[in-house]
Amino acid sequence: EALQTVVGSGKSQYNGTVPINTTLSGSTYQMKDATRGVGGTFGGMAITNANHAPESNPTPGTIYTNSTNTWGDGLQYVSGGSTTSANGQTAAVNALWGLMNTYDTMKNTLGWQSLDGNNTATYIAVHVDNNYDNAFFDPNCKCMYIGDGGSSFNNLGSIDVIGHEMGHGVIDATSNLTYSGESGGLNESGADIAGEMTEAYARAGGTGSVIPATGNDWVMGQEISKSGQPLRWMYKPSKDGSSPNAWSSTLKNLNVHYSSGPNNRMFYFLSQGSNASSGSDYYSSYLTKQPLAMTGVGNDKAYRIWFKAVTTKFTSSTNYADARTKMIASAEELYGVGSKEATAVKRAYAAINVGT
Ligand code: ASN
Ligand code: ZN
Repeated sequence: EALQTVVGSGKSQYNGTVPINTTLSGSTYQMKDATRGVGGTFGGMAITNANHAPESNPTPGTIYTNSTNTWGDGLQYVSGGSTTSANGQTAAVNALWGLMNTYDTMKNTLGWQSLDGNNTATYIAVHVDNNYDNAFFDPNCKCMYIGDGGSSFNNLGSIDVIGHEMGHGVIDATSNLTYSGESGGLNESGADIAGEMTEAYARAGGTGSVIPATGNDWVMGQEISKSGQPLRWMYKPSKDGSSPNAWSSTLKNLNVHYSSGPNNRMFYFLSQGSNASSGSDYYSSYLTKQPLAMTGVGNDKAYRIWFKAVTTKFTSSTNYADARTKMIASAEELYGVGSKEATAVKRAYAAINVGT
């Protein structure tokens, strides 16, 4: 049977009605985008229904199919309901929209295709476990699992969370930063950076070769939160009550979702600058040169510098000091020795107590 790529309509939970690439096989529509990524387990970027397979032993289940090319109802999945009904399909719409946007962000701005850079297709399985308040990249399948949410979150398929998990996939395929100690914090931060840059690109319409200077919210998981509080604050990580704002010798002992904080703040400063006049959340007292401020280089350059470093220079054991050295090298290669971009990298790391 000939397969044909067609554009369907999905009711997403966080982004309204969105156009999604699906595949027509005979008279059945499959939730598979064969224009982004080739090969892989399903022959294209696929969204599957894990149908409550346990998080401890996850299985993807099968690709979502439908008799029409209209998917989902935009509403939160009701626990105990049907994972195949329009209600259940919404999780799949969220996942595919996040995947399409993450893929396009990396391909259109950085020229990086899929998770491995070789355009190998991956998949996202939704409805993993029950009332599951998490989402994760699985290094075994090089795929992702997304929960429906429980006490803390609604469905975890917001653009920044999907971008985060795909960010883990890129790191897994490249530097493979060990997921503990300082390298684990850098791995987590790299995933948050991918999530926020995807958010900036998607919110501006998802086209063009440049990440917009503004538009992302610099917090992770705002949309999925039931409390109204995000999961993490990149511009001031300590707002979560657990993450430090700056590097110290004990940082390596923290959970990776907290030791990520200083590098997240570094990236915020690198992009947006540290500005004392904007209030205490937006400057670093470690920047002792007047006026406790540095100039940012914008999202696009900041992401190019980070992405080059994390995919081609970092190793599995890179720590914060090594990251600084390699980020400077990355900025110098991209923008020149002595460039304002290289200087901004030094200032951004100085702002989190790494180097001067
Ligand atoms: N949501 C978590 C993360 O991606 C799950 C995990 O893999 N630790 O960081
Ligand atoms: Zn993560």
